[in-house]
Formats: sequence, structure tokens, C-alpha cells
Amino acid sequence: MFHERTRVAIIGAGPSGLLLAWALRESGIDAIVVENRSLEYVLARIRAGVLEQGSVETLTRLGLGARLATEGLRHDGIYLQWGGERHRIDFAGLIDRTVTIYGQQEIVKDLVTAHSSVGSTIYYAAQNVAVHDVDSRAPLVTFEHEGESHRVSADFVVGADGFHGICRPAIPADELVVHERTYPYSWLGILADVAPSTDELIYALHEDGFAMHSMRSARVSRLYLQVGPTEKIEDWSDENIWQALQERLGVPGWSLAEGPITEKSITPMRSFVASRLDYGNLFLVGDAGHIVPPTGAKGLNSAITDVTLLAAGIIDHYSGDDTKLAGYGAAALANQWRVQQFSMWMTELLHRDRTDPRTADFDYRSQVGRLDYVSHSVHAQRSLAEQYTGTRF
Ligand code: RFL
Ligand code: PHB
Repeated sequence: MFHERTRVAIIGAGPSGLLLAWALRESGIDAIVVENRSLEYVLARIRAGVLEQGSVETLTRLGLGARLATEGLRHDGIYLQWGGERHRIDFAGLIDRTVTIYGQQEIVKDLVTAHSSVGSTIYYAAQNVAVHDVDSRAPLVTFEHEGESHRVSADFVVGADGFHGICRPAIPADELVVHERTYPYSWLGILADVAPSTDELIYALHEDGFAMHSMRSARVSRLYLQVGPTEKIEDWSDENIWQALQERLGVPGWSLAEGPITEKSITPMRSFVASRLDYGNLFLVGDAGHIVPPTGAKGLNSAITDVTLLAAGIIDHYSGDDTKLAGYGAAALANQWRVQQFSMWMTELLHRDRTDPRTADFDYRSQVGRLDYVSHSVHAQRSLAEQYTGTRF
């Protein structure tokens, strides 16, 4: 049995866990990170792409902004598209704020590089990870690593272990309420080796369903299609994917360049919020505590907000002030509900819901009415711009 002691034991080496460990380390607070997947798996996971301006500022402040500054693509706006027309929402012109396109796996790579340069303790491919006594003053994490049993005692345990992790279930069921909603559609996402056919992201509502054109670099495109909730990726040939993208993203005088698809997967759409993000000395950050449908690009960004709030609370705790730590759950949830309503709004604005044939047509026409309103009202555009680029209240 290998016994270690640390101030903060972090479960999960996704962006939330690695960023929290880094932010704490910058303030001289030691942490141990325990991850059940291999480093290769963690580095290969393709997910988010849009960073709010505040997230870029946070990463830069923590010394993680070098590659982000040179390789990130700053976007001053997005396009909304419906009825064969494309309309630009000019964030920079409206509210002087921007977003940056930088893949989540690039952030994870930067964090892994930063941690390995200072020798942080991160256990990858840990097995049977379990948390114990989180409601006591002496919480404990146990796991197996390379055939050895480990026991880590800590002041705090942080669940940064994503939606399917073990930390949220460590809160007794009668202490936690789950607020959730599923949507009757999923996203089929692809990465393709082809230069993007657009300078900024296109979000399109089409009679056949939602489609989006995003990107990762000047040579790699990221595209999404709304598909049915039970569809399987095997049922979608590359040819059918491109055909649907051409159909839904097409506008007169513009064409979508195709290229080899290097990754494809289907993600269900879900909204989920745990009623509490703290329990005793256990704290939840990121997807462990909440999930948004990806339409508003908020999952990673709100995880970064959680980490910023929790890091400030833990740092103050070690200076003798527990005010921020005691307020962590309430502050993170307040931000989360703002993010939830925006993500739901964007999702329902842009997806086709044909579940009920009696309302499907009405719903579609009112979505078009809403988009038409946004395209004409500078107030609506400012509100969209403010929420998309990130509110920091
Ligand atoms: P993660 O990334 O799920 O990481 C959790 C880590 O915990 C590990 N783990 C465990 N470790 C130890 N023991 C256990 N028992 C464990 N169980 C799990 C996992 O292996 C993993 O390494 O959660 P985290 O760090 O909170 O990060 C959250 C983000 O990943 C997520 O919110 C975003 O990817 C959501 N998202 C987007 N967010 C944005 O802000 N902007 C976007 O443009 C955006 N696009 C997206 C997205 C998510 C998507 N998918 C696939 C869900 C697009 C898509 C398609
Ligand atoms: C992405 O590039 O993966 C992406 C962009 C915007 C979203 C969701 C995902 O709303």
C-alpha cells in the first residue's frame, strides 16, 4: 500500500482537473490528480472548440496562453443561417468582445506539457478509483496504479471526473436533486482534412435539421449535423454526411469544400444540473456537476468558470478566509443557470423538433420568426453577443 498526503485530491485529468491543479500549483498549493484513462486517450479526445474571451484571459493569466495566442483563431462574430440566407452577428462591432477557436485537446496538451515541466503528480490509467469520507475532515481517495494500491489523504477532494464519474454519486441521493432535460435529437460531428469554407462559424436552421460549420485550424474543418436520437454512426457513410451538410449549409453563391473525414461520432443532447456542487469536503467542477447541449459552446467555458471560482476559494482557505469556498456552490450554480438558459435557447432556436406532428410546423415557423427578429434587432444581437462571448457577472 502506497500512502500519500496532499492538500487537494482531484479526480479526473480532463480540462477541469488539469486546470484546477495548475491554478492551485501557481499559488503554492499541492494537488494530486487521479485519472482512470491513459494519457494517450485523454490527449486524443476531440471535443469543444470555442473559447469565450474570459476563458482566454484566464488561461493567459495562468501562463497557459503562448500557443493559444499564436494558434488560436480569433473570431469577431458568427453567422446565423436559415431560409437559404446567411446573416452575420458582429460581436466585436456590437459589444467589443470576441471568441477564440482553439480545440479542447490543444488546451489539454498545453496543460499536460505545463504539468510535466514542473513534475506534478498525475496518475493516469488508475483503476478502481474510489472516494471515501468526503463529509469528514479527512477525506480519502483510493485506487490501483501499475499493480500497486494507493491511498491519498487530502483536505479536499474535487470531482473533475465528467458526467459519468464517481464523485457526484458520492453525494447521498437524498442530499442531491438532479435537474435535467433531454432533447429529441443528437449531434453527428466530423473532423475533416480540408480548409474551412468559412471565416467564422455558421449555425444553420434547415427544414431537414440543424447543421454547423466550425473549424480547428486553417487546414482542418469541424462540422456537425442534427441526427435522430437513436441513430448510429455506422448508418452514416461519409458520402451521406457530406450530402446532408451540403444541403443544410448551402446558400446561393457559396460552396462547401469536402475532404477526408478523420473522425466521426454522435453525441446526445442533454441539459443537466446537480442541485449542489459541494458536499462536506467534496467539490464538483465542470461536467461532473452539469452538462449543456453544445449549441451555445458553453460546456468547457463554464468548467473554466467553476475552476476559477473554486481555485480562488481554496487559495483563500489556506490564507484563513473561507468566505469564497463557502460560496462556491452558489456562485458556480448561478453562473450555470445563466449558461443553461442560453444553451437551451440556442438549441431550441436552431434544431428541428418533429416529435409532435401537430406542433412541428408551428414551431419551425416561429423559430424562423425568432431568427428574423434577431437579424433585425440590435438589442437581440447584443444579448446574443454578450452571452455567446461570455458574461462575467
Ligand atoms: P471531461 O472532459 O469529461 O473530463 C473528465 C475526466 O475524468 C475522467 N474520469 C475519471 N477519472 C478517474 N476516475 C474515474 N472514475 C473517472 N471517471 C471519469 C475522464 O476520463 C476524463 O478524463 O470533463 P471536464 O474536465 O469537466 O471538461 C468538460 C468539457 O469536456 C465539456 O464541457 C466540453 O467538451 C463540452 N463541449 C463544448 N464546450 C465548450 O465550452 N465549447 C464548445 O465548443 C463545446 N463543444 C462540447 C462540444 C462537448 C461535445 N461532446 C462530445 C460532449 C462539442 C461536443 C461534440
Ligand atoms: C466546435 O468547434 O466543436 C464547436 C463550436 C461551436 C459549438 C459547439 C462546438 O457551439
